[in-house]
Amino acid sequence: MNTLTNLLEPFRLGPNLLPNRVVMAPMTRSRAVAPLMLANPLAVDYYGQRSSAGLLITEASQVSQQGQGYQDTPGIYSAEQVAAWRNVTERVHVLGGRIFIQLWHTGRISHTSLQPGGAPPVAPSAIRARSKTFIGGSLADVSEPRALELAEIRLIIDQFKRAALNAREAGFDGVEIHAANGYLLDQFARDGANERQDSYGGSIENRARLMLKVSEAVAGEIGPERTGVRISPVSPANDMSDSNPQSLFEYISKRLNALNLVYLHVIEGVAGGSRDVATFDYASLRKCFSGAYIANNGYDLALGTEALSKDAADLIAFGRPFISNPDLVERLAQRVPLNKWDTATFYGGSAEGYIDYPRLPNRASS
Ligand code: 8OZ
Repeated sequence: MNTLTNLLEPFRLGPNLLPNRVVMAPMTRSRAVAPLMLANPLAVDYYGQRSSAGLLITEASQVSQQGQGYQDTPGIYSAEQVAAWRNVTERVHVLGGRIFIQLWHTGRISHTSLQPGGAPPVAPSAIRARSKTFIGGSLADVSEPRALELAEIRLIIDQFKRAALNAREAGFDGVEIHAANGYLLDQFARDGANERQDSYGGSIENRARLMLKVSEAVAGEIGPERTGVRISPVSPANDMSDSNPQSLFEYISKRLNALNLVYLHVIEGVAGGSRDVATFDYASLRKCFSGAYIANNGYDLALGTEALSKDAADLIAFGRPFISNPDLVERLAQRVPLNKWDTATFYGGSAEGYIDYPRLPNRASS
């Protein structure tokens, strides 16, 4: 046995005892089965193969058809979708793992061709993002959105609530609310995308309101000990910006703390890119939240070990390394090289680049 890393220490996350600090980050893989937007049957193997993670977080899953922004992403709003996801949670549990589902509404990052009746996507304000989505097999500009009416906002909170109940019925151990990366809840929060004049726009309190109401509603249904939130305070992806992210996200973190949520999952820097994009004090953010802090973005064995030993995080979420290393935990433990990922098979397709990355040979005597 090689030297142990603190990534292999157990951690209590609400009712779930995680055997290690290694989290599989949520990652869109665009293999859901249309037209019902069911989790692909191969997702049973995909998540099952990765079940030695302390915690698995699924790819983002829309809470309604309106919440879909890309082709071939799974939903969690219909009975058929619940049944498809149940196959995944059962496999992960049989193999001894724990799995949360990430709930999203993409808001303005969508296209009329994905929307009910070909309608415009919805957003806090009618500001089109300079961003692309993936539809009909290719990249396309996102559509011009329309601003949500006040009365419609309650329906979106209900969609998240319903999705959380569905997640429980599908056997998930909890849910992660996707409030990062420029999707609906982040669009409300950051002032580059929100020009509302009502109780959901203007001040930090108002802009944070939707995210907080959704969090409160979800936690009220399935318990705060099974509810986490993901944020990306300074990531510019999907045309996002904010005039004062430190104040905004510290306020949000304090309020999420008051709701007793089980974790705060923070993308540090540009999602999937540089960690050093802007000055942001993550240690100060962390002080606002007493639940678990999951750090994400560009972590490897050395950086993850260092973050845990400095008490800068409780858990470390790994994204792309988990695509190409189903046994990432074992590889980190044994300090052996990781498989390289193939970006060509990240989105869409079938088994290739999904469930065929090699595991280490089993060294235990059989
Ligand atoms: C890559 C492609 C499509 C969606 C995110 C859910 O950025 C995503 C996503 C990533 O959070």
